[in-house]
Amino acid sequence: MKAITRAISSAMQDCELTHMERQALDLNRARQQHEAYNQALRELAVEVIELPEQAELADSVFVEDAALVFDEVAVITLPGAESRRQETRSIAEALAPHRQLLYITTPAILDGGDVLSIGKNVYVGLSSRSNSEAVAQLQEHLRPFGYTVHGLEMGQCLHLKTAVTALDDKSVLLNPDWVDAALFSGYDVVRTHPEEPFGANVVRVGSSLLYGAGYPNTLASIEALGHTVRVVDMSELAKAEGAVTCCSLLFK
Ligand code: CIR
Repeated sequence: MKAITRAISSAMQDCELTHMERQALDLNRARQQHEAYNQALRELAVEVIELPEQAELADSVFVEDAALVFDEVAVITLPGAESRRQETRSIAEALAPHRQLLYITTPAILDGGDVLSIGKNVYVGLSSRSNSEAVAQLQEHLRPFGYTVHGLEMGQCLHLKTAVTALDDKSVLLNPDWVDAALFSGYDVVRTHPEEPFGANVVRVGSSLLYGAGYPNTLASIEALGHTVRVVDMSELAKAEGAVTCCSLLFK
């Protein structure tokens, strides 16, 4: 398995914020956490392709938003935030050796953080960053490969994957305040602990899970189901409204 990640921008303090107050960000600490994240991926047998810093693009560490990578093809997004649109060019260059590239184009907007793929189902959160035109374009792009794309209404959080991610092909981890659990009635649903609203974001890395520190009750529920979970501290990146999924593009 491979992962594209990108070094933290020295302008990260100027990141986009939607549901969070701006807090002082310790760049050194953020960089240490990001390095530990890369290291955790390597220890899970992932080949990490680390792209150089793009200093002028404050949010560029969050590579997940710039592309979607499927087994057959990659889709370059059109990020919903104007300030993030320049991020896609270098991600397209990095993905070009690995996949045929398709593009989301205006009037569609799409952040990769709003896209949850489970098998051949692709769920797209209709957030402030992603719209129904993107759902239609994505369906056109992916139809030849047998995927079905579903647009989902969601609550007051940044991205769909803030609210729900997959633990495996049959089960999801979700915060029922931010996404209607009934939309995932075909899956076993594990709920975040009520005191851990941001605990729904987990990355599948092979048969392991990579998870942020700070959600001990939800972690215990996941582990009780038999999952192997590797925990990383993302607390400084969380001040920029980022979490574990956002910092990598994982593909075979
Ligand atoms: C933003 O608002 O775009 C960034 N500050 C955070 C993006 C986090 N990305 C993600 O969850 N996929």
